[in-house]
Amino acid sequence: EQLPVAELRRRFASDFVWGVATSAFQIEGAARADGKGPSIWDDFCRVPGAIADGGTGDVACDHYHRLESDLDLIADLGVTAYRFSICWPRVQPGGQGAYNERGIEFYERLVDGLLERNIRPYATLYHWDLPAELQRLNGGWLARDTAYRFAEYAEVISRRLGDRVVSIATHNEPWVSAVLGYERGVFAPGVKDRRVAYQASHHLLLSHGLAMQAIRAAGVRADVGIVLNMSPVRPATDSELDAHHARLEDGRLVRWYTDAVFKGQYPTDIVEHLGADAPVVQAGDAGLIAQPCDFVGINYYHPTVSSSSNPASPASSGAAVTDMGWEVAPRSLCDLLLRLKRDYQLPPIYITENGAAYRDQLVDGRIEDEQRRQYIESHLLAVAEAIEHGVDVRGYFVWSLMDNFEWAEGYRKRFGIVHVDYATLRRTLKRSGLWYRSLLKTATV
Ligand code: GBH
Repeated sequence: EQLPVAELRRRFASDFVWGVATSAFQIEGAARADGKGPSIWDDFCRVPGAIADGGTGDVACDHYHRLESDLDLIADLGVTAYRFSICWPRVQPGGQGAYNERGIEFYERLVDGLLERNIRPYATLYHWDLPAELQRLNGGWLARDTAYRFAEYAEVISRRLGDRVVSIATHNEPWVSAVLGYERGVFAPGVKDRRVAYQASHHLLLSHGLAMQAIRAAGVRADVGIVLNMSPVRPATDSELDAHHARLEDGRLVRWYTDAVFKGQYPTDIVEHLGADAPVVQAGDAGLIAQPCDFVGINYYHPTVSSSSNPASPASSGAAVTDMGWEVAPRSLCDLLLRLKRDYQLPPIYITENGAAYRDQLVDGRIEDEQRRQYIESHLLAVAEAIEHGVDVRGYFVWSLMDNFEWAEGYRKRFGIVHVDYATLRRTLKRSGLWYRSLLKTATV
């Protein structure tokens, strides 16, 4: 059953930030337009078998060429904020050296277009699309030098956009970049080597710290922080062995990042567990990584269930799952937020991503996605509960504004509250989008 939108809305402060989120590679297309350089995802899409449906980012949602109408679409939802990412090789094709003015101008048009429509721009500097040239030259995030290249790019963007965007996140989900990119090899750059993944993660975190410094030095007005993917990890059974696996998985997935950024040290149990695979860390790195953030973004989708046979399953058996096979567990989001409050002194929190893939049904020209609507509603209730318990959550962004390129799954999985017909690229608001709009447009008081 559906809660009256006014009732749900009343559980949030009047200045709560309501948004939708996207990322550059997943929606922009225009892979070679206006001087853009290739990214590691452009290359990865060409590896046979890497993408389930053989899709690429060449066209995606063609957002790059449909900016004005997409801005109107975003405004029509009634959101107060829009989270997007900047494609590094679009603004600096080789990842070092010359910048591409036409690429930067695209993001200026995006930001100005949002501001004209009274929507606050939340920018992310890195949502996985590293300039391919940096991969080719020195192995991408395996090279310490890439962290310094990233900080320079961060500074240039900050000088150009830092007075107009309200928020700059350095990275989106460094766990994904390091583990899926360098350990499991299911994401770009497709490296499968446990021994190097933590070195990559260290360089990603170091780049966050160096970028924080560079962005602050640029004198931005925006809040600056990082976006982390999180999942509360629970043991599959009450056996001591499963509890052990759950502790380790929590360490790899959550504490590795939160301890580094907010406590200034890697968790010692994980460093010990890694042994010879622990990253090489230079003196001073820990302090660099742990600079004060103005906010932390949390992306939450599903809980993680740990056992000796599967240390990181996205669902317990028999649970309701989305089209990704991820367990629907709103309570876990509340638990996660309460746990973070207990264990860390965090800056204000934004839920920078939350949402679900489902197969939408077309009924009389309307797109029915009641499951997605329910997913969003139940997770908002979980956020409200956490806030009522004193967690400082300032905003919520639905993933995603529209169906888009879902990485290794290609275009087969749909996360949008707006449907995209890939044959015509027509956008149509789904039932969940209509509902989100009614929630956002509900008069409060
Ligand atoms: C986000 O990451 C991304 O930021 C966004 O680009 C993407 O489109 C969106 O999610 C939807 O996928 O290996 O089966 O155990 C998601 C973070 C963390 C979710 C790891 C899946 C592991 C699932 N992901 N989690 S599994």
